[in-house]
Amino acid sequence: MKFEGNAVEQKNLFLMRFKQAQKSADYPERLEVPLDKIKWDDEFEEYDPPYYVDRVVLEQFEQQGDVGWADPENIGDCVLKYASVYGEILRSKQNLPLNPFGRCGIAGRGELGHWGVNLAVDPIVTRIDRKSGLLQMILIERVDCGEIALPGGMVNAGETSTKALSRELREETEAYINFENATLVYKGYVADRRNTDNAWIETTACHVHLDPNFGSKIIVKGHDDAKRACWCTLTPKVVEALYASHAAIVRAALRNLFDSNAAELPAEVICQIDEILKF
Ligand code: RP5
Repeated sequence: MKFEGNAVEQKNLFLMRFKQAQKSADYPERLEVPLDKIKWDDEFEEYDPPYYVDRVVLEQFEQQGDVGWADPENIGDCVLKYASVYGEILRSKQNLPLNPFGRCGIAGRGELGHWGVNLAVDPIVTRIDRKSGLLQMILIERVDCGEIALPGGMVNAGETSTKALSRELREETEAYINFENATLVYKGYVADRRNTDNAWIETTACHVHLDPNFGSKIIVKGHDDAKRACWCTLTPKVVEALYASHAAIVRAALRNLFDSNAAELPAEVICQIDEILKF
């Protein structure tokens, strides 16, 4: 496995190490994992984290079976739904899939439906605001934790990432954007508070930069998992405070936008991007 060289993944490692205590409200406390014992091949014989699977996950499988979003609790009855971008998924002695970023201090699936990879998408939509001349992005306030985030969500069974990007954006903001020609910004692990040793989120983040005219016609409104949605003017502080790994993902999108469009971007936007990237 190679994590170096990818800014989002370096940030993921940072978040895992220094924000290990982050967890969903209903989770038990995470067992503290010393920095030198995070990787699975680091010796840690006494490692015995609490096991947690949310009631909603168990009920989902009981009620919906294979057509729902949750796997059976018995790993023996389950084929892993998704491959990981990090290659072969290691297994524990109990045959449970092991998080490629190492020990999280909690076992089981927590609030995640699938053993192993839980596949998400993150739509990134930007425009230059006609009034202020500054770069704006569609962001939401998450209902579950109140944090500001990209309007992302889980991929449905059998759905392509491209379809899921448009669907999630529409469900959470009521805006429709076609992602067929979007720029792929990032594909990989998200340092999400719901991750466990045996279930984690991997996302596909794609970016569409709208021209100012079209962009001004896209009205957004919070819906579903989003308490609020807005066109938010990007500042270093707004970006830094984003949910999970979204700050690093947004920075990667902005670097890309700058590298491919520098000649067409107004000077104020170039300054804005520069401030955010060096924060
Ligand atoms: C994050 O959680 C992903 O990056 C994505 O934004 C989101 C998916 O989970 P839900 O919004 O469906 O809860 O890790």
